[in-house]
Amino acid sequence: MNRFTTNPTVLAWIEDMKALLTPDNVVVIDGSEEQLEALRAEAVSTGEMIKLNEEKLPGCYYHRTKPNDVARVEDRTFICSREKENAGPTNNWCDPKEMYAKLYDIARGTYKGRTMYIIPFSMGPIGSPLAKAGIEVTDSIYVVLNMVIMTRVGKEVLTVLGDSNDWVRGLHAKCDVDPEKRYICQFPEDNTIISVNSAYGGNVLLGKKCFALRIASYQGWKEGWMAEHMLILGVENPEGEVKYVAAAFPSACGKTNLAMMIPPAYLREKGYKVWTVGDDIAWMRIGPDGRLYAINPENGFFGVAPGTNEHSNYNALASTKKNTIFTNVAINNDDNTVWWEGLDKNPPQNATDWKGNPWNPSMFVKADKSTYAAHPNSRFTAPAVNCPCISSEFDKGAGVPISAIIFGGRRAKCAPLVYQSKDWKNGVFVGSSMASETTAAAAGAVGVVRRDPMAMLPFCGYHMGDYFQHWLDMGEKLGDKAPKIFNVNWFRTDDEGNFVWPGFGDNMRVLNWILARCEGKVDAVETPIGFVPKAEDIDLTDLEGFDIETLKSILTVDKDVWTKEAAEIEEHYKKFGDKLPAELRTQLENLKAALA
Ligand code: GTP
Ligand code: SPV
Ligand code: MN
Repeated sequence: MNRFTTNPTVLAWIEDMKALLTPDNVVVIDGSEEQLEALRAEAVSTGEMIKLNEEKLPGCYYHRTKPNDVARVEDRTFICSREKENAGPTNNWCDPKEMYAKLYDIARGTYKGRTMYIIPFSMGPIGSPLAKAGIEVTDSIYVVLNMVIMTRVGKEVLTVLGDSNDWVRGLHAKCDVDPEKRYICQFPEDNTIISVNSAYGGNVLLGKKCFALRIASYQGWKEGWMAEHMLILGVENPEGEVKYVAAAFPSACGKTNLAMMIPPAYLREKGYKVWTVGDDIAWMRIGPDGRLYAINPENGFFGVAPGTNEHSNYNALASTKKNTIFTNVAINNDDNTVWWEGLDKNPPQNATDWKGNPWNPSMFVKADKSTYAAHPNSRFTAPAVNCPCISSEFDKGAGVPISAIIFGGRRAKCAPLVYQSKDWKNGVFVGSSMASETTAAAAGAVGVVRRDPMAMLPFCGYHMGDYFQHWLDMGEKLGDKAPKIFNVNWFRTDDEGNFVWPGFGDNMRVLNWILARCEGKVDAVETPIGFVPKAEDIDLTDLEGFDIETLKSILTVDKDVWTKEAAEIEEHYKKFGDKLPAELRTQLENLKAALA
């Protein structure tokens, strides 16, 4: 066991973890198929996972979490910087000394009778100059098997790491999955994450939100790069040129869908294609030519299952057809496959729901989510290589040059379908003030409007005032090579509460306008909030039942609504006190003046 690496910092930390957790066995995950196959068999034998229909879903497994453990828990997530000030007003904070003591008390001895799995992983293609290494220890095979899909796992990570101390320590202990003792803690100054009493995705796959966003955002601030809650996609035009965009939407607001979107038929026939680089997280650095380059640090998709179907997201569904782990969806007992609301119009007659109870369609009441077969935040963990539209750049590690950054969220009435910010600084204002109606991706009320700057509210590992300044500084460095910044809203509703814009593949019509703006090929209307399309410039070809008047109804910028919005932004900004960059206050004053 001791010979899996010679790195003294790794060996010392593993010894500390062993002494703390007292496992009966220690297993280093080397990434080999034999080892993984043995772990899958073990998880099936203990009931931790269920093997699905090998013919219909080869290599696929099913897992149920405890009903009290189905989403991220923001109220139990802490940024433990040495100074409280550095966690800022949007994060829970605790003194690191105190928190280490508390967490060690909770975790102490909890691996007794169990195995400690050591997972060496890389965020980003191994060896890429933009990649970073981590080691997670866990007592859950489910976590191991998910990490193997979501990150690059194996011995090579340690070979590339050598004797460096630049790696992130991640301790996960399932303990009793007790929600009262559940903590998800980041120690940015120590490159350390500790997660106890959960076994749900974003809380325990420590490479994802804990490392690739909370720790990495802090590292990016210190080292001059950016870690963002963004999808990355490439749009290929009929001439074969590919332009890349990155988009930040809050959890469950459409990143995976946009990242894998299929353009409408008339555009496909012309030769337009969309390539997926990433669906959740982007690490971005200024490249040798001065442009902003992005990599996807992940290796798989941890996607929302409900609503995913052949029409809404063909590529995501295709990605789940092999070697995928399904969590908290329903099982169709007739053929041992999976089902969720919105998969198709044939709910299984003989199913087991996500809680493990018998289920059939007669039990379903649309207005009552507790009658659903799948949990609204049920997920699939699918290897990126399964995705039919995965970009050829995905695995290269050099990153892709970003032409446009897009912010967005769920706003029933406020933001128009799309608008362009006036410049980078104004774009930072747009991102810093964005808001969205909350979803099932985090525990708590759903449908409440909350400010979620750059979709990073639950994921920024330091003071958000400093984070805004970092964005402004990056813009200074990028100068005229900075990506253009846009905002989209697929979720405007009519008087009956129905979404007006068809969304999904039809979002391509909006992307084309965005790219045309980046290339200076199309005009726009200047409004107090930025540049809005002329309705005739959004191509509505073949869009049945949707006319230009309907389009105009979602391109409006209502002065009363926005005056109220400006007042709410002012309120939101108060939180940041002295750390709110003066530039953003100026931007807000400009907006108010333009609306007056
Ligand atoms: P996380 O994985 O939590 O970060 O979520 P995400 O941002 O990747 O969201 P995802 O693409 O999984 O979409 C979440 C929900 O939004 C699904 O129920 C989709 O059906 C719905 N959705 C996505 N795109 C659109 C759209 O263009 N229009 C509408 N109306 N709904 C959409
Ligand atoms: C999100 O909530 O933004 C997710 C899922 O992508 S989780 O891994 O739980 O963070
Ligand atoms: Mn996400």
